[in-house]
Amino acid sequence: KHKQGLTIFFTGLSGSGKSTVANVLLARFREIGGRPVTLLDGDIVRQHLSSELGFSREHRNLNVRRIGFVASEITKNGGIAICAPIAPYRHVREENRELIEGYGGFIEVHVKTPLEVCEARDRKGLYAKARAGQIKEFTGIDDPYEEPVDPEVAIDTSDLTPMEAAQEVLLHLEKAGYL
Ligand code: GGZ
Repeated sequence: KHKQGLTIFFTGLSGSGKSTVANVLLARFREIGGRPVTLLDGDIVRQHLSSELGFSREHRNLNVRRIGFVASEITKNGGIAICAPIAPYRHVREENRELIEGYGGFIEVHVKTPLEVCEARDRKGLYAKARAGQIKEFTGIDDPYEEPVDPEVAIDTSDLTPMEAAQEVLLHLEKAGYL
């Protein structure tokens, strides 16, 4: 199992800390070495792979399926894929799990930082715009987020440093025999 490919699939609200924690994890994997590692971050994927898509349920699901497909190819070839979209719909996350578990490990990480905290951070000012009605279909405001039922890891970044949060994921990987 310590040689198998794997996908670490972050899911959570905008501003929950997915990208930050994913980047710390990326750096750690590079230090550890052994397996090539790729980060498929939400906004990067939307620039390069899903630039024609919006935020309807259909478009989000299509976006998340594309990420799952790329991650499955990386996993199949023994690499580590770190994915960090919002991925608000449970059904498609489970679809990705089914696909990827056929090739290697699938670790769902729910970044469950409460909406209040994400909104108070409002790093990009998007929550303010969503509240003002300038952005429609904003996750957590006027669009749904279906919480994972039984994720491998759940972290709330309200009271953790990015390093501590990444450590939770590494701890799980060690216990599960991936490292
Ligand atoms: C949610 C939106 C929206 C709407 C733009 N709803 O914090 P960010 O800015 O950088 O990350 C969010 C990103 C969400 O794209 P994903 O590809 O991760 O979403 S999904 O998995 O649902 O396909 C946010 C920004 O895009 N953004 N409009 N309406 N987030």
